[in-house]
Amino acid sequence: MNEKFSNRLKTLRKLKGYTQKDFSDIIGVKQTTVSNYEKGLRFPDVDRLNQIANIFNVSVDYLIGRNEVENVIINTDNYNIVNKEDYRTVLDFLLKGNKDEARNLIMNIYNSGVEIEFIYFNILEKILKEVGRLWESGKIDVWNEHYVSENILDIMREIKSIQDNKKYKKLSLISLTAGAEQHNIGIKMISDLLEVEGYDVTYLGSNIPTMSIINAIRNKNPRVVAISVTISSNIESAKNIIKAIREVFKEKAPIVVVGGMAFNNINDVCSETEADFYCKDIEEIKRICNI
Ligand code: B12
Repeated sequence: MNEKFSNRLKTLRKLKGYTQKDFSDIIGVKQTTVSNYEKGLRFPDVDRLNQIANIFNVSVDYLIGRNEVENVIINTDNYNIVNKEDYRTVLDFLLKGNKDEARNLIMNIYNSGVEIEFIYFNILEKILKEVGRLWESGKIDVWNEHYVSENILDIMREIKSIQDNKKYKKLSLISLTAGAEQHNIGIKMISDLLEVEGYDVTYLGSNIPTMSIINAIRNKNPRVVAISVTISSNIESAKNIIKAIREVFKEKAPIVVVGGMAFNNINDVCSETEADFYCKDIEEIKRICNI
């Protein structure tokens, strides 16, 4: 049986906001037939496949899993409702240790045409923020937090590896977290999305000695260096990195952008850190990159 067909049918139906009963009425079969399609117990004939593909505005090839990416037109209202549930479902899977189910649900959503940016910010980021709340209120342990964030990183890497990047922007950028800052998922999301937009991104992650950052800048000659800080005590490390960049490269120094939760309550981030710009999100850093 075609497992991709079963999964795609289920995801597309949910994205449209149809119950199995609604959908069976639309295509003129019994509800058990739709249920059997989704369980992989039955497979529709060619006419029925065409009919289903037309309803979801996808090709038959996509429906049966012969190609991976398809533009799916999704009703925005249903889309938001479905994704609200999906983020909770993925989190529940992860908290129960069902990483494969969590991964499959996200990959189904992605494969049905939902933008990588939506998945990152409206599903994965939401899960992480909820994990933070659960940890703070003592409902989950630190290992749960680690398990969820590691699996989210795996899912991000998987999506990133199959995502097509645009190729036309020349600007290069190095991204990293400051000092001992281990919270690197936010800056990884930003880096991935800039790469998808066509920027030449070198993402370095966490715990990079300042001298090594200087070496990376010498080697890659980036126009922008983006530094992320989440915990306030790491702002000092960001300041030291920026100071070193300015001392070494002087007027040839790359543009330095800082961002991250640590700056939420600071009034004048640029005076505090000596960065050129403070950006809160992907849109703000894209504007800087386009200057
Ligand atoms: C996952 C997580 C971890 C993971 C991190 C894994 C990883 N590889 O990143 C692990 C388990 C390692 C961890 C460890 C710790 N954590 Co923690 N962690 C979190 C959690 C749950 C989610 C963080 C996250 O990934 N958010 C999702 C991302 C996408 O959001 P984001 O980081 O804000 O990034 C977005 C924007 O800020 C922005 N952005 C970020 N950087 C930049 C940079 C630029 C240039 C731009 C343009 C934009 C930008 O864009 C991003 C996308 O929208 C938060 C809870 C929360 N509410 O955030 C706590 C939280 C951040 N952790 C906290 C703490 C205290 C810790 C620990 C000290 C203790 C602990 N819980 O184990 C250690 C410290 C580790 C260290 N030395 O850094 C506190 C921080 C409190 C504070 N403000 O000081 C929080 C808020 C939890 C809490 N409620 O108390 N943590």
